Order: sequence, then structure tokens, then C-alpha cells
Amino acid sequence: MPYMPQKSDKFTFGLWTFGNPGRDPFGSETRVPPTPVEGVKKLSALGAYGVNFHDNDLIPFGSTANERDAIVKEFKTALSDYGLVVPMATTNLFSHPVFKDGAFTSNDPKVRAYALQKTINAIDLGVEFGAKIYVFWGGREGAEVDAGKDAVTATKRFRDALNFLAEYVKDNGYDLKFALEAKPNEPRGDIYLPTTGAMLGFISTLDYPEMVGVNPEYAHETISGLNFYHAVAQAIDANKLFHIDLNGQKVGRFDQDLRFGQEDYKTNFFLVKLLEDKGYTGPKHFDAHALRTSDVNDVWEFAKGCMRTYLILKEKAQKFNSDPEIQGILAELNSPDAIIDPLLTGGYSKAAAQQIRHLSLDPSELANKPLPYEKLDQLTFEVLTGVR
Ligand code: GLT
Ligand code: MN
Ligand code: MN
Repeated sequence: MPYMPQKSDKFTFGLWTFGNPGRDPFGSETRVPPTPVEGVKKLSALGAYGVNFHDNDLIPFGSTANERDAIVKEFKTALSDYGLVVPMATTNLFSHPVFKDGAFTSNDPKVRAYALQKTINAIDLGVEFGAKIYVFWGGREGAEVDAGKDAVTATKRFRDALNFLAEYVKDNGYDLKFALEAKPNEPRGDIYLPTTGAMLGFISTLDYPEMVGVNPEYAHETISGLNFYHAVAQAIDANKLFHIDLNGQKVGRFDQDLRFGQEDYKTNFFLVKLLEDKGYTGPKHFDAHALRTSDVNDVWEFAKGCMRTYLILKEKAQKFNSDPEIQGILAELNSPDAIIDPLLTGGYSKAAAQQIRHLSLDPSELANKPLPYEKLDQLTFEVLTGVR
């Protein structure tokens, strides 16, 4: 069957994605979502590779040790029966009122200690399931009132927490890397380190930067009108794309977490092309949920749609890459120069500076080089819409 997902595609879903009950800030649940075990069964049939979870997606908040053990056992059995893995785990540091003014960045040292304690336990849980990536999404690490919290201090507290946890992972010999997920706002008015680029800068200030990468999410750059494709490109360039959250979002709206590819086909096309062309091999996680109007059957249509859209865009990327007219234009646009290219990539030397100083470059002539972007963009549209 065309566009049928394979395990090798590494498509994953969070328990909270198909488990979303259709609640929003203005209304209550609209459906009874599948349980984690039912989800594993269904996702496996649909061709997914794995499931991810927050500690409390699997083990409800306040469970006893015995309840925890029983849930872990049942879930492990389901995973092995249906052949799914848990590539990523994370901590819920946002739902409980204790985190209403932040977890790692709270002004209250006891709240910060509680966040650390909860994360240590959640890391143990994730590792027990074989997770290799641990995501940090600081949903509550922000403010509405900047008078109440010093933003430099907050950044330092976040750093202290990550350094502590990195040491914890090393001390226990865990094979686990961290992936930081940025979001500009929602649920806080403003969240610290709001973009993937901000996270990349922050990572270089950590004690073990090599252990830490990013988990960019399409909706999170898009919500504030930024170019997600560019954000992911920067992460790839920095060798920091450890994980990715794919979904859909309209610019300037509330946090929609729509089906992957639901909005802005072109950016999603270039995103998929980027991941495929650059050989990204990590999990492709659909951090999205079905519309509030969906019933449970439609939830699985949502899940199928995410994976199918990725595979369709991947096929379109192959078409784009093998289209002679498009490739001809790209070759023309990127035509190399045997003398100048080595000068630009070879690094600085006095001799190189001299050579560059003496190059005969006529800006008016250079400005005349044709840039047929109208044509190229129209061809892209035609590839995408199946006209080519
Ligand atoms: C929450 C958020 C996501 C994060 C998840 C990880 S939780 O659903 O909206 O973007 O990736 O904590
Ligand atoms: Mn996410
Ligand atoms: Mn989101």
C-alpha cells in the first residue's frame, strides 16, 4: 500500500497525543480517549515505531509504589506484544498547581527541589523503558509579571537544574541525552528561552553541552510567525537536532497542535525535504492531537494522517530533487567558482585577504545575474499539487 508507514520511518506519538480528551480552556472533554495500552495496540497496527510519555501520562499523579509497578508491568508487556519502543520520555512539570509559577525557575527553593525530585524519578522511569532522549519543555518556566522574577536568575536556575540532572545521568551510567524544547508563550504569557535558537545559545553555557540538543516543534516557532524550517536548519548545522515535534499551527493563533501538515504545506514540504536530504535519523514525533470535534475513530484518522502526510511530502521531495528543470535552475543558482570558492571556505590568511582585495568584482554586473525565484516557486507549487 502506498504511503504505509514502516517501523524504519521512526514515527512516534506521545501518550498525551492520541490520549487528548478534547478539553480546551473554554470547554470540557468531548471524548473518552484510548488508554495507553489500547493506544499501543492501535499505533502498532498503523505502522508507528514508538510511543513517548510524561511520567504522569503513564503513572497517574499520586499513584502508590505498587500501582506504579503494576502499570509498568502491563505497559511493558503491551510494548513487547505489539513491537513498539519508547524512544523519548519527559516530565510533567506543568499540570499540578505546585508548578503554577515555574518548576526549575520557581522563586521557591522547595518547588525547585520538588521539580528536581520529580524529574529524577521520571528519568528513572524513562530509562527503565529504554528511552534514549529526555525532553525538557519548560511550559511553566516563564512569567506574566516580570517584576516578580529576575530573568537572569531564572536562566541560571534552569542551568543549575540541567547541570545537576546531567550529572545524575552520568553518575548512574544511563545512555540518555537531553533535548530542550522552546516555546514562546502558552501556558505562560512569556516563556524563557522562547526559540530553538535561544536554546542553542543556552546549551553552550551548560556543563555538558555535548549531552544536550534541541527538540524543535513546528507549532512553537510558527505560533509567533517564525520560519520553522530555518530553526531546524540551524539545529542541524549545530549537530543538535536530537528529536523533533511535528504538527500543524496557524500563525498568531492559540496553541493548536494540529495534525502534521494541516497548515502551510510549503513550509512542511521544505521541512520534510530538509530532514530527508540531511539524513536526520532520530524519531519523528507527532506532538499533536485530533480536533476537539473528533470522536475516537477520527483520532485514529488523525494519527494515520500525520504519518501519511509525512510520507507524501517525502515523495514530493524526491520528485523535486529529481525534476530536471528544477535541478537545472538550482545548478545555475549555485554555480561554483573555481578560484573564489576556495578563498571563501579556506579560512583567513594574509595572502587570502590580499587575493580578495585584488579580485576584480563588478557589483553592477553581479547584480544582473538572473534569480528566477518566481519560476522556481511556481514549479515547487506544481510538484506539491501533483501537476508535475
Ligand atoms: C505538551 C507540550 C508539548 C511538549 C510536551 C513535552 S507536553 O503537550 O505542548 O509541546 O512537547 O513536555
Ligand atoms: Mn512539543
Ligand atoms: Mn505544542
